[in-house]
Amino acid sequence: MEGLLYRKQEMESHAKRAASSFSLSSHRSWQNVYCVLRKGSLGFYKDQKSASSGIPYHGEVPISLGEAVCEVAHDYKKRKHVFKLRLGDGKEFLFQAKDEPEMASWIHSIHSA
Ligand code: I3P
Repeated sequence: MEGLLYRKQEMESHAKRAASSFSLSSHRSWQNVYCVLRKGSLGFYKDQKSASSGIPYHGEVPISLGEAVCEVAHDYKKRKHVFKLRLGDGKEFLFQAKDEPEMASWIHSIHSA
């Protein structure tokens, strides 16, 4: 499965909140990323064209879904259709889909990836 999602990184590791704009790299803002789900990994690209050329978003290495937990972000109230992806290393991302079915479809596909 692949497509555009709005992404926010919440946690860099188990104990470390992602850096805000006050540090050099701002990771806490929402960004449009083109996501490509493959067996066991999720890669990020600027758009579909970059994805097909294999040029990652800001050089990001695809994340490994090995011990990932993916669920609806019930505790995040600011936006709708948001799901959470927590990785084995403690990194945590929020993703906003365009509607409820698209969100459900991503969660389902991530579970089966
Ligand atoms: C972040 C941006 C995010 C916001 C986040 C800010 O600032 O405004 O939208 O998350 O708040 O740090 P910047 O773009 O300057 O990095 P929300 O949309 O969830 O509020 P947070 O640090 O409280 O998560």
